[in-house]
Amino acid sequence: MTVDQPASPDARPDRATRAEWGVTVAISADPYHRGAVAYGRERSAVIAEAFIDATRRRMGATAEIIRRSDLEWLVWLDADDPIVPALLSRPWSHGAQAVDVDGATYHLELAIGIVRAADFADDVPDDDAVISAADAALSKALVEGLSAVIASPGQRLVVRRDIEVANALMTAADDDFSMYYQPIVALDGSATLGWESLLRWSWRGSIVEPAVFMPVAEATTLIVRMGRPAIASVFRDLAGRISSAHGDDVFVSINLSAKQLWDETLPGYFAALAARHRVALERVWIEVSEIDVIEPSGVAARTLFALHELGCVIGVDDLGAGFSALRYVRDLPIGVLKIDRSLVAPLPRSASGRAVVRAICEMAAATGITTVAEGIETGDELDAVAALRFDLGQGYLLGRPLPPDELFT
Ligand code: G
Ligand code: MN
Repeated sequence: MTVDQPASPDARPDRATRAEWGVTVAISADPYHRGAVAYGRERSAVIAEAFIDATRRRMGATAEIIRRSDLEWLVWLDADDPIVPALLSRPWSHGAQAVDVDGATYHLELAIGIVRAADFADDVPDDDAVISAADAALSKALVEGLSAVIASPGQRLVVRRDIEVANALMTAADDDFSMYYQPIVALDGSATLGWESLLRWSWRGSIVEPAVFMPVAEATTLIVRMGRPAIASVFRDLAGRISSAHGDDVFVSINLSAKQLWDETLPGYFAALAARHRVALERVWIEVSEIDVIEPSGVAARTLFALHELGCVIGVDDLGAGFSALRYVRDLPIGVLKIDRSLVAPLPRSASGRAVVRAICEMAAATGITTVAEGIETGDELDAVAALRFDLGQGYLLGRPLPPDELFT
């Protein structure tokens, strides 16, 4: 077995010039360390090396393999290399490899990032940019649990932007974050019964919406650190200016992600805040997005049950944006369903859309669950959700998210 000299990550092959290369592949062997557990680290490295040797024998003579570490390689292939067609037409099929070492066959997992030079023709990238694009594709594969991703020109910038946001979030002060509130109104009389609290981040002089920073905050678990001061400020507002302006019956809702729910001390934190501010937890709704996966027997579900025991109302947010997780209704203590704008917007013009939402509303009514139509922007949408007998509505038409100073005076 031949062993390459480890090369520095940005090393480039002598023969592959920009004009010659067709496909570049960043390979990470045993990316989830399952082989290291099953076979031991050294054996895993030997198995990975054997795979690379076998691959080298199938590649064209001009192909270059650069070893980046024990378990990482960078491969430069000509566009007409014999392994390129299978690589590009079935990239996902390369994630699991059978590798023969010393008469035994081992399973080897791979994650790979693939750059097609043709996709970057407009960019005229240098070799460093190609390597970075391959790494960006590999990173996407790892983050999303895929075996292979083909790089697209924007990906590298997305990764860099995410890291930039993560760095800024990491060093953000508590008062760089603030809560906005959006009214949730009764559809029979238009009275505002409560407000959804929505986190905003002030970064470089402008207000950033959760859609920009939440994916990063969640992917990096920064959300867990950011979450507590945000929750505390909602309790302060509820006990203070919200109740002063609107009485003691109105509610607030708080969005929690599955990662926040992994923290089993969270219900204790809610109970302490409720006691300190003397607010009933029945006035606090918890919104959990349908897109977040919550296993009924897992930690996050236990935390939800505990919050429910304390009196909090548990709602499924964005219903219809993912896989319509009606399972949550059966397995979790759900009191509210918030129907996503993607189901609400088509209601005025789609009979089948209305039929689906009607079925959800009937199921909710039969099980005593409150329904909220989200993202109502037009009068037609409002009429449609009222006709379907939604209990509550929310959306720009009924009120935009605003800072508390502007809402509660
Ligand atoms: O996932 P969740 O439903 O918590 O997201 C709420 C987000 O939706 C907020 O950031 C809010 O600004 C936004 N939003 C609220 N009302 C509307 C609306 O009527 N239309 C659209 N497009 N977005 C809305
Ligand atoms: Mn929400």
